[in-house]
Amino acid sequence: MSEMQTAPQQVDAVVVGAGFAGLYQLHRLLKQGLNVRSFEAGNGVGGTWYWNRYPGARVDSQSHLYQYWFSDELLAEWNWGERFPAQPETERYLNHVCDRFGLREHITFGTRVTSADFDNASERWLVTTDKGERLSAQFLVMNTGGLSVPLPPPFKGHETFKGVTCHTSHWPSEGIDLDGKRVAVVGTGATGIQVIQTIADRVGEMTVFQRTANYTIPMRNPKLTDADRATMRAGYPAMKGHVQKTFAGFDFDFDPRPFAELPAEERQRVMEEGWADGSLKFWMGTFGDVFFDAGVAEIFSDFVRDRIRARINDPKVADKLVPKGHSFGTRRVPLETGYYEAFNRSNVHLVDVNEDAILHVDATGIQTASGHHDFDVIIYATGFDAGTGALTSIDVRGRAGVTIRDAWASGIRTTMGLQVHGYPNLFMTMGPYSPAAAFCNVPTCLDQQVDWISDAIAHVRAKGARALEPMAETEAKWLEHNDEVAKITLVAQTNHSWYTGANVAGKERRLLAYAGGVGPYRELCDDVRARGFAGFALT
Ligand code: NA7
Repeated sequence: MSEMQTAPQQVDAVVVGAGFAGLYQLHRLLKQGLNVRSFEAGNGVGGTWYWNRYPGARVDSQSHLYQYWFSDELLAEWNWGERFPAQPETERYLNHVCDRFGLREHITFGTRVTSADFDNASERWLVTTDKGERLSAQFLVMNTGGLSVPLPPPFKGHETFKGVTCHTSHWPSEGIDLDGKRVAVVGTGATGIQVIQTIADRVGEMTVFQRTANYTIPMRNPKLTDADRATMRAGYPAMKGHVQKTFAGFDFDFDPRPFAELPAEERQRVMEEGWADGSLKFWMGTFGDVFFDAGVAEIFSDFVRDRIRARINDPKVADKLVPKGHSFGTRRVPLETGYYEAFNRSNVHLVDVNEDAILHVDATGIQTASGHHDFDVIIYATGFDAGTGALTSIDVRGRAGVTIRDAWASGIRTTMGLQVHGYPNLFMTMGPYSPAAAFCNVPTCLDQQVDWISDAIAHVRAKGARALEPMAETEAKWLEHNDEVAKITLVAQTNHSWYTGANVAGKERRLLAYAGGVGPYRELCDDVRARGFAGFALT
C-alpha cells in the first residue's frame, strides 16, 4: 500500500440502510445522543420502497398498519391516499419522515458498506465503504432488509439478450418502455403477480413463465376519504399496542375457537368474512389452525382454488393457474387485483415451465423445450436471497475473524434474529429466526426490533460497558426453541419456498422466520430486556 491510510472516523454507531428500519433506528440513536453515521446504497431513502419501483409495486398491508407508530404528530399529519399504497406513496411517506425528523443530513447515500471487522482490543467495529471511507464504531446496526438482495437471472445465456432486461427490484427510475412491446415475465410470486396484472393492457404481447402457481387473495383497495382517515386516526391509540400482541402484527388476529369444533356454516361464515375484507386477514386473521393442521389447510386451499378457477375463461389455462402440490398459506399468499383476468386477454400467454422448460436465453429471447419465444423485454421477478443475503454479502468479521457468510455456511444462527454470538455490538433487524423475517406486518416488527436494539445500546452505555453479545448457550436455546415451534407448522414442511431457503442453491433448508407469533416473540424480547439483558454478556 503506497498511500498512508487516514485514521478512521470515530463514531458511536454506524447504521446500514435507510429503509423503514434504518430511518427509525437512526432517529432513535440520535435521540439517545449518539454520534451516528448512516449509509445507504441507494441514492434516496426507502430501502425496499426505493428499489422496487416496478409497475404495480404496492404494499400488501393496509396503510393504517404499514407505518411508524413512534410519533403521534406523524400519525396525525400524514394522509394516506389508498388502503394499500403503491410504491410512490410509500416512498413519499418515508422521505417525509426522513425530513420531518431531520435525518437526511446524517445519511450518506449511494454508498455501500463493504466490510466490518471487529477489533478485539478496542471492542469496536472498523467499517469500510465502497467509497473508501473508514469508520471506527462502537455499535453496528444492520437495517439492511430481509428481501434486499435479488437473485441473479437463473438461465444460461441471460447476458446475451440484446433487448431490455431487468430484475424487478432494480427497475430503473426512468421506467422501461413496455407499450406495444413483446414482454416476458419470469416468476409469479407476489412481485410477478403485481407486474403482470399492471402491464397486461399496455404491452403488445406478454408471455408469463410460471413454475409454481400461488394461492392469492383479491385485494380490496378503495381510495381513502377524509372520513376514512378520521376513523383510522381514532383507532390508532388502541391499535398501537394491539398490533404488538397479535400473531402477525396486524390489527386482526385468529379466531380463538378451534376450527374442528365449529359447525361447517360457522367456519364458512368466518372464512367468507375474512375473504371479503380483501386483505391478508383471510390468512392471518381467521383460523390459526390453517398453519398447523393439514386438513384445515386443504379446506382453505379448496376455498381459494374454486374462486380462482371461476375467474379464468379457458379451463386449460385455469388448470395451470390453480395451485397444486402445496397447501394454502404454506408459501407467501400475495394479494392481487385483476391478475386472473389478465390471462383472459388474447395478448397474454402462460407457459408452465414444468411442462415446457426454459433451456436458455439468447440474443432475441427465450428458448424453451417446445420452441423459441422472441422478446423485446425480459422481466425477472425471480425473488431474493431472503433473510440472510444482505448480511452474507458484506464481509462482517466477528471476534474470531470469521465472516458471517462463512459462519452461516455451516448453519444459520442468530439470537432472536437480533444478534449473533461472536459478533458483539452487531445488531440486525429482519434477521433470521425473528417473525420479521417473514410472518409479520413488517413495520410492526421493525418498530419492536429497533426499540429493543436501541434499549440494548442504551444499556451498554449506561453500564459504562464496551460490548453486548449473546452467550453461546442463549443462542443455542433460541435455535432450539425456534425449531421446536417451526416443526409443528405446515410452512416448515413445505420445502419449495423462500421461507425455507429453498429458492437459493446450496442454502440451508430451515424455516427462516420465527413462527411463534409476533406477540409471544415480543414478550420474550421484553423479558430479556426486563432482566437486564439476561443471557447476554456485557464486556
Ligand atoms: P418470490 O416470492 O421468491 O417469487 C419468485 C418467483 O420466481 C417464483 O414464482 C419462482 O418460482 C420464480 N422463479 C425463480 N426461479 C425460477 C426459474 N429458474 N424458473 C422459473 N421461475 C422461477 O419473489 P417475489 O419478489 O415475488 O416476492 C418476494 C417477497 O417480496 C414476497 O413474498 C413479499 O413478501 C415481498 P417458484 O415459486 O420458486 O417455483
